[in-house]
Amino acid sequence: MALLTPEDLENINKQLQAADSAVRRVTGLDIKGVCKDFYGTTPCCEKVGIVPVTSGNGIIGSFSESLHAIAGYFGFDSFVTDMPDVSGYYEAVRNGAQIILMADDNTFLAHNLKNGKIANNQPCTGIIYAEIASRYLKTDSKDVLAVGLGKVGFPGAAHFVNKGFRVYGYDADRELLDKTVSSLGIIPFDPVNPDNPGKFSIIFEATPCADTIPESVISENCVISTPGIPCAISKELQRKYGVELIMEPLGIGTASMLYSVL
Ligand code: NAI
Ligand code: PYL
Ligand code: MG
Repeated sequence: MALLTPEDLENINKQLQAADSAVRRVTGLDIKGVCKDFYGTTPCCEKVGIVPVTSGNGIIGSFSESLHAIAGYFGFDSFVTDMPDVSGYYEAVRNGAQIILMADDNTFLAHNLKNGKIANNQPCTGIIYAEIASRYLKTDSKDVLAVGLGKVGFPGAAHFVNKGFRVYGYDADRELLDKTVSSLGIIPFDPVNPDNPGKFSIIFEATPCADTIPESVISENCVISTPGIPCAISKELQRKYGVELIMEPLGIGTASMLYSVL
């Protein structure tokens, strides 16, 4: 998994506010509103315990603090444990946490200890970014371009398919693309070398690469919903086409996880 850096998480509150405004322009609801509506849940005083994890590449400076800020932003009462790892988990439970948030290099989970529900960040992120884009108020188009079909991208593309969208998909990994085409019934479409060029008003991107969305596929005022870091599109193209960009490094996916385990 591509790991976040402390630089990605700088000014997380400001990033969340900007993302909230973009989500409101696209869907008419804020992030919380989309999560409530999609999962049919509302927080009710659940205490969230955030446990730093030292395994693998270790603690990411400001990761736990960012989760604390994100939980607070969405109305959850949370605390970061003093101890990491198993001792931190023990501390979180002893101090009354109902939901545990913790991540190693492969898995970022939310576990509700009261109802047993557990969530993984990758599908929760893919699904909520797809859900937001699927609600784009300014288009009736049912065509979506999905670029990057990995652990975040696949569940996002599947979500569009389940909602009745016609999904054009691409992944740089040919084998993965072929598998996804047959399992989801999506249409293969290489945005850089398309067989039949086309423009999209809804684009979903989940790759760890920059500039994966070329100018040729972008339509005026399209929405690009992209959890992938770094950004899928240049600032210049964003401005030129009035792109509505949904992109934020951690909070939207975390909100999706929290609401999914309530
Ligand atoms: P992954 O490695 O499972 O999937 C990435 C996919 O992108 C791979 O299948 C790869 O072949 C494909 N890819 C790479 N370059 C490409 C290109 N130029 N064009 C088309 N496909 C390309 O990774 P995962 O876990 O799905 O994460 C994807 C991105 O999302 C990463 O940057 C990760 O850091 C980010 N992420 C962001 C979150 C957020 O809240 N914003 C949450 C979780 C992940
Ligand atoms: C959850 C993010 C989204 C993108 N990449 C994922 C990532 O960076 N995962 C690693 C998280 C490690 C956290 C570290 C800590 O500070 O507790 N173990
Ligand atoms: Mg996110």
